[in-house]
Amino acid sequence: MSKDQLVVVAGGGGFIGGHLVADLRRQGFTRIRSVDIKPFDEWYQCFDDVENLQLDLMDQDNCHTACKGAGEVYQLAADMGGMGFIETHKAECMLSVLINTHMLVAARDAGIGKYFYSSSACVYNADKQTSEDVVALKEADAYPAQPEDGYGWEKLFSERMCRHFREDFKLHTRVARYHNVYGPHGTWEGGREKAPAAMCRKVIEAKLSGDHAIEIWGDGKQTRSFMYIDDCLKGTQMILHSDCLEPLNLGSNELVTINQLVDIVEDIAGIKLDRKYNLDAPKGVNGRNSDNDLIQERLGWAPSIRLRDGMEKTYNWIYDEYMKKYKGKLGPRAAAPKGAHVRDKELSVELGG
Ligand code: GKE
Repeated sequence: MSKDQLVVVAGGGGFIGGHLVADLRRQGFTRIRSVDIKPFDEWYQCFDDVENLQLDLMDQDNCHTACKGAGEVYQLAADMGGMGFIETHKAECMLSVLINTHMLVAARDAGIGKYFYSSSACVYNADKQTSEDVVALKEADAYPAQPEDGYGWEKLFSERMCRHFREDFKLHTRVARYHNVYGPHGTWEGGREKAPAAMCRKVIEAKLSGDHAIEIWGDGKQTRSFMYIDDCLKGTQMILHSDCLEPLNLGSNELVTINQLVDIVEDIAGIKLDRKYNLDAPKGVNGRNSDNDLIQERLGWAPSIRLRDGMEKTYNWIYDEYMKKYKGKLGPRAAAPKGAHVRDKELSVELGG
């Protein structure tokens, strides 16, 4: 792919899309089109030297506009979020099928060279995710089909559309199944946030408020793997340029309980909190992990960024965002120096507490 061919990132105003645009710029791509339904001031990352379009990609004409003249398209646009969103907005998540359908038609009609689609681990059969001590999911575990209600079914259906657009229309489609991607410049409050960002926010709130308690959804024993954004960006681009026709897992295989995730955030924040478990909150599956044998075999690479390392960067970014947004509304304890993730006792000494 020459660096002056047009690359389109649908969903470029979002978390992963914003990072992908930034990464393509860093690599020297000179013609990037970033498309998102959100107003520009809500984009996580927006660059003046990129063609930014605010378009609703559920509309077919807008998809044709988005794809016009493109060499490659990354289709990341979706109405989605963490369990707090997808468990209570099943119909809205399924409407993303309009985006996926219209984008594939537009890509075919525009004769684009390569088309990437971000699927999800939510396509996997729920019966294979009933134990915290989960066997890591292989790509074949999507069948017999029993994906996450709403969101997972749409993702699985759209995967198959990608396959048939390749078989019938010779569109070069490639699919990755993302496993819970996290990092800075993503959603950390408001209900769509996923567990890594949610835990960072809750620990920060507890630390700054002095109310040293944290609510955890479920019993904290449920397990997940969490993939840092830099691994996601590398894997996404490798998969698009690979000859791997079938969907590939793109996720970390570092399995942790949610309690262990909280341990990591507490250690970063230098605080220990009282844990309150909300068993009525959205929990999703009991266990999910990515089996990375196939991606390792096909690409000679797999995600490897350690959770502790990624969470430190994520925590620090969310802390700074939190202070920017709420500093005026916090008590004296919060007047810590910018980016000061000092341990609790140092913080109180700093502030004469
Ligand atoms: N979001 C959130 N917020 N999750 C929490 C919280 C909290 O405050 N406290 C505990 N959890 C638990 C959830 O109950 C769930 O068991 C686990 O953390 C992970 O929740 P999540 O990050 O919201 O989403 P899931 O991994 O269950 O599912 C997500 O998987 C992705 C693909 O791996 C989906 O929501 C999609 O974002 C996506 O398909």
